[in-house]
Amino acid sequence: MSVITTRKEDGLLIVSSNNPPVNALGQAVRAGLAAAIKEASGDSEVRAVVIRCEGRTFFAGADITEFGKPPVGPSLPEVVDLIEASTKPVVAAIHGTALGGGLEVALGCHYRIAVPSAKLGLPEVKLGILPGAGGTQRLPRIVGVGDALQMIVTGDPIGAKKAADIGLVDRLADESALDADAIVFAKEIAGKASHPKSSERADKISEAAANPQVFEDFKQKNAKRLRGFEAPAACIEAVRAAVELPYADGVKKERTLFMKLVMGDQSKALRHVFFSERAASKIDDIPADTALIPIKKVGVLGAGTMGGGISMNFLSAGLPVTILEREQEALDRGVGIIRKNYERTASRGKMTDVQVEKAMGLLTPTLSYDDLADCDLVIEAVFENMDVKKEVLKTLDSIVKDGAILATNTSYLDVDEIAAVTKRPESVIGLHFFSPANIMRLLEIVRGDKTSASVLKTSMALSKQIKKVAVVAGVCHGFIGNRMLRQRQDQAQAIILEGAKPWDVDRVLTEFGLPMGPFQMADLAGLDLGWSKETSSSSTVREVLCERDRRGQKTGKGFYDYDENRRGSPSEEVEEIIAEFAAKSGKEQRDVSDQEILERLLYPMVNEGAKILEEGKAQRASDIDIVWLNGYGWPAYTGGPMFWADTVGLQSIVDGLKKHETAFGSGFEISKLLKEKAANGETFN
Ligand code: TC6
Repeated sequence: MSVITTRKEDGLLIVSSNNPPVNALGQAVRAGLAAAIKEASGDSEVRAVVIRCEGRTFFAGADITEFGKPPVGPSLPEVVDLIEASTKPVVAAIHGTALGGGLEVALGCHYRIAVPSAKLGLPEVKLGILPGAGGTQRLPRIVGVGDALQMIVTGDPIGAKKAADIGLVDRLADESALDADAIVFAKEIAGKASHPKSSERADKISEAAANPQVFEDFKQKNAKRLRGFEAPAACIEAVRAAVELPYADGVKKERTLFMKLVMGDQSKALRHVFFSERAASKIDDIPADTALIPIKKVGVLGAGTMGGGISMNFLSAGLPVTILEREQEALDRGVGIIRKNYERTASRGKMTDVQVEKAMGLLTPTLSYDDLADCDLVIEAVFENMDVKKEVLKTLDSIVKDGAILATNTSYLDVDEIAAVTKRPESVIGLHFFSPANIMRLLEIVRGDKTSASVLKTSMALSKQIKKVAVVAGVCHGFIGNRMLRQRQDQAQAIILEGAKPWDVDRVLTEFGLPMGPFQMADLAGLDLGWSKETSSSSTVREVLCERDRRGQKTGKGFYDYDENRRGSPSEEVEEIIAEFAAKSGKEQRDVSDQEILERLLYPMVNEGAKILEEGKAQRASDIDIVWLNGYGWPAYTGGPMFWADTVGLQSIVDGLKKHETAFGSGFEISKLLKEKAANGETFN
């Protein structure tokens, strides 16, 4: 059956798309839409057209798999123009998500009706491109420059109600009667003498035309988002063209910017990210008929920062949580923090008071292990120490019902060793949440040697339910993320003794696109984590800084000096401390170039990633990228460390590693897989 079908009803042409799973606007859909509009124009009985979609959503965008391939017409801009130029008025009937090219189709329509649950957005920027089918020119003409910039530059969709408020949606339909309401609406408008064409409107953009400062202000406000990332800046330029140029010239400008972006490396990297995120949820060696374990009740051990954050994920998803602590005071404090977090979200308008109470109502605080007995999943988030974890797992094993999943939130420890203390190692798994656990998207799912297929599959399904991006890792020290991080941290410490300044190291990494460098991060977390005056041995720069009461942001100084607004500036004292320390350890200080900083800190991470792959601790290179993108703020427009290494060239990485081999220390080895791939001219992705 054709992906686009038409039927006539009471003087209307109803055009339906049926292109599962998301009605992406592939070539057949575009050709079908163009033919349908021509059919309507040529049929005197047709007074108006309704475009609607079957399945779970209105068009969710251009077909991303077609990007980078030779284009086959009609192009999306042609189709959208054809819709707008239609002699019969066209109504878009929207449910699910009208995204990217899908929203552009709707913008070409003369009217838009949507169900309240629908979401509308132009997420192209997240793929390193811009709306290239007139979206940057039409949207500001419909909703004004402020809202258009917000939607196009952030890529975040808005709900249908907000869309109705700003004029993007003309009418809200009954949630369960979109088709009927769209027909009523189409009949109403069919009789009108003229129909709005967004490309011809000027009322909403005249204000910005008189005040181009709005673009500069927006840039300033979004400086962080723009750093190093090409697409958002191009989006702003395109919207500016909508205001400053006649429509036809604006469209040309949009096309030029679009073509440049779509051919560029950043967009290639972001397409890799899109498909990698979806690939990560697939576990290669699990039989398709593996049964899921129903999870109706979750237990969390520990009401500290981690346990509280973990609990919130489940509460927000509507799952009851029993949270256990040893002392009443700690339990009360933990529950209080969860409530405060929810109330803060509510005060920002992102949750209603009713939703706060609903989530809190699902939480049962307890001091008794016995209350965990009937949980389907228990996650321990106690102190990171092997003996403590073993003790806890042993207790859980004796109390929690058979068949339940016992999970450890360890960030480094051997999950097999922890599982071995139980009589059911097949039910034990690592669920490594990242702090703050209610916010960070990443979940490393650590598969033990004995973890059963259904425990693994259930954990993966659950991660989707709590809106995490999950990646499966094998058991090894620090799993995927922290194991690679260690390489970078070691080099950061080493390179400052050789003469690189901490602020130069941080600058190189933030210019690369990371949100923070290692020394800014250390100051933020506190340098005295795990340090005590009594046992301090002055054997690392960090220890010396703590001894001098430079313990990070909280004491006003750490690697940096901080002002009252917690803005850091380079510290002469720190420079002296490092120089003295280097002299004591017999290290000669020298000038270190930015390029060397980059190679010394990032190449060993790629090398470790290759070892992780080689040892089968990650399923695929792209999973490693997903870990770094979602757990550590690695810049998405470089595609993640492994994709980035591909763009640098694996032979260059190997050469760089060889060049710095002595600095990496005696135990350092280049991964066999990396060397092989480099020698064969292959890539990771
Ligand atoms: C654009 O429009 C540019 C226009 C300018 C033109 C000149 N294409 O995410 P899910 C696949 S750019 C191809 O798991 P959900 C996806 O790979 C585009 N395939 O589902 C997956 O395949 P798998 C702007 C696509 O319910 C399957 O569909 N649009 C596309 O969690 C299911 O996807 C976007 O950026 C696509 N456009 O979420 C929107 N979209 O099963 C991108 C999805 O083989 N899409 N697939 O792994 C989304 O954000 C989400 O898919 C969703 C549904 C919210 C629509």
